Amino acid sequence: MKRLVVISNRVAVAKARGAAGAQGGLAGALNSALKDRGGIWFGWSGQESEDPAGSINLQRHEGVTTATMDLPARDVEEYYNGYANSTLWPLFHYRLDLTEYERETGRGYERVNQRFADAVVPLIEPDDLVWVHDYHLIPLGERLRALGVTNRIGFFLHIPWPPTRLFVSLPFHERLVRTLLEYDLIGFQTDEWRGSFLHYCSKELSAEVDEETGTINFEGRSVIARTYPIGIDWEHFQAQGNMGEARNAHQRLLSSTRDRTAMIGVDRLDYSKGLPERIDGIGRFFDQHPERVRDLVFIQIAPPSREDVKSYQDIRMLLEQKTGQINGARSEVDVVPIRYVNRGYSHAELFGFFRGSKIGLVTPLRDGMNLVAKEYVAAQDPKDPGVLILSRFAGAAEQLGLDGKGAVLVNPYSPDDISDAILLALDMPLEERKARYEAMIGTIRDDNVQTWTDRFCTDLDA
Ligand code: ADQ
Repeated sequence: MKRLVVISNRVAVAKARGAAGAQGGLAGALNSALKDRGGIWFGWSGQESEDPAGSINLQRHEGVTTATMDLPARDVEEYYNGYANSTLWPLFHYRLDLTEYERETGRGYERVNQRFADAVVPLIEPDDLVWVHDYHLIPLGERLRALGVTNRIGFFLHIPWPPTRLFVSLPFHERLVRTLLEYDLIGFQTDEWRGSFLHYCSKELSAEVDEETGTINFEGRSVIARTYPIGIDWEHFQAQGNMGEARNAHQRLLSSTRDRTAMIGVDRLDYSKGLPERIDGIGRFFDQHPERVRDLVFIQIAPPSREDVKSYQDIRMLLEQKTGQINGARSEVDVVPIRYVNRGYSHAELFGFFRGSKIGLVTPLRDGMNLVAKEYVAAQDPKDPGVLILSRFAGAAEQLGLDGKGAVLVNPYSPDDISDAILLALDMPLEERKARYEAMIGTIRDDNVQTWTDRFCTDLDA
């Protein structure tokens, strides 16, 4: 097996896995891959410093070598808070209304990609596979090629690829896509995102595209675009479920909800996750079925993320307001319908909370995949499983919808749709819950993060 060089915006060492959710689903996935193959994980340290030499901090932890560098404050503002999180993230999640187009932050983005390339080149050995991750680093492959790297280089996009009509609102959109075409392999979470990318290549660049194989021929180069739906670390997650911490969390949840059904949502506090819309749906449910306020308690766990970006501050305020309104209108001395918790938990605790909740409510407005949906199902008791309510706009719906026989799919923009799904889930008979669980669990167990990594690396190596 060839050694792997993983490059992503942030690096998370093994011990941090499953701690706060701030780093998203990427951390666990890459640690497993690196442990198996050996190699290096390179990225930003998360620290700011004005060190112009850009010195690299090498560390070894549980078989994984990490290499990190600091970034100057201006780079963090323009590249990370700016172009990555105020331009690409909203645009790729179809939120033109929140997308900022600033030439200055675009330059910062390019500058930091160059910095990454300069710093990582000395760490790459001739036979290594190089695997670049996510929207922060789209131009990196091109920069590496310019510095003479001839290794196989792959790129995986963890978030959606937007439809061409939205994407062309990005100034210099063509430049960005041309840099992507310098990779050997480009991975997407779903066929839908991959389809949008291929559409752009053929329509805007007049590239020769083979939809079937994903081959793109452009200016003498040949690139492959394929779908690799990311999965959870199944074995690690099940092991978490056997820990005392998980059992305690399970018990705490059951004893605090007693004879009411617990419904749970776990998300980074991000506008793509559809949190205010979800609360509207729950409000609609209580409006339509006031007699059921005593049957249901909704628990939303949402640790803050990207707090330096204004749209994230706004979403937090809105969510607190909406939660407060419903609790104000519907609470009794002994009943509070919504519990809103603004912090992260370990994966063991989340396992326990998921297991104690008979409904999982995962309703992003748009999501590359969504690992929480898979974790919720993975934590269920096969003899008495809960019901997953899932947004049709999450990448995970492509795998878990199973033609109406898996997750209960909803339109997250429609409060009525969410309300209907909650009613259906609350009253769903055991046999149907089991059948839906059985339909979903195979792909969640087998299409896990190890198979995801293997598939990507094997294809990259081919
Ligand atoms: P995220 O947007 O971060 O990831 P997601 O896939 O749901 O979304 O992964 C979140 C991870 O963080 C899960 O493992 C979850 O358990 C954890 N997490 C969330 N809230 C938590 C909390 N309160 N406490 C502790 N842990 C918490 C991005 C894309 C997704 C894509 C992943 C992986 O946006 O679409 O699925 O990358 O590719």
